[in-house]
Amino acid sequence: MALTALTALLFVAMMAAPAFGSDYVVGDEAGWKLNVNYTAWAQGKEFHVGDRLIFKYTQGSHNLHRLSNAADFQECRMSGASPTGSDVITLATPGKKWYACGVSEHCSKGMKLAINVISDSAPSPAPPLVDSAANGYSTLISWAWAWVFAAFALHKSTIIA
Ligand SMILES: *[C@@H]1O[C@H](CO)[C@@H](O)[C@H](O)[C@H]1NC(C)=O
Ligand SMILES: [Cu+2]
Repeated sequence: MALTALTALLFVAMMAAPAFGSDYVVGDEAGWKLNVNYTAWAQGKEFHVGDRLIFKYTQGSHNLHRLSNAADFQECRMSGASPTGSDVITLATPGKKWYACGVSEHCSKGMKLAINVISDSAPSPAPPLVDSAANGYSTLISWAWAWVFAAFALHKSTIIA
């Protein structure tokens, strides 16, 4: 029946929605290295939950750490930093994020990046699937929305008929 098809279509569209997060190659063509102003790079960009940061660099020459606060970032204190384990970072939560290279004095030479991640808290039909724990809940929400839309569509077609 058409309604079932519509519901299925809406469901598929909503589940696919998180794929529309933007990818940012940090430093653009320059990548992740020395002598790039990452403050300037980040300026004017809006980072949202679900977007991805892609760090491109020569393994062995550089690395990537996430710092835990603004003071550590300012002072390039790597003690409170943890290796990210991946060079593709999915921005899973809103708020400030700090990244730096942990190789010798690279951080104090400016190889560091601070960004602010904005949450899309508007009543979006598809909350980004950021971690597996949230998946069950998100699926539930998606289904709920699908049924709301389906019910609305049915109601509308009833009026037209
Ligand atoms: C990097 O860019 C920012 C913003 O444009 C600027 O304020 C800062 O002075 C620059 N830093 C360096 C080391 O050039
Ligand atoms: Cu480095």
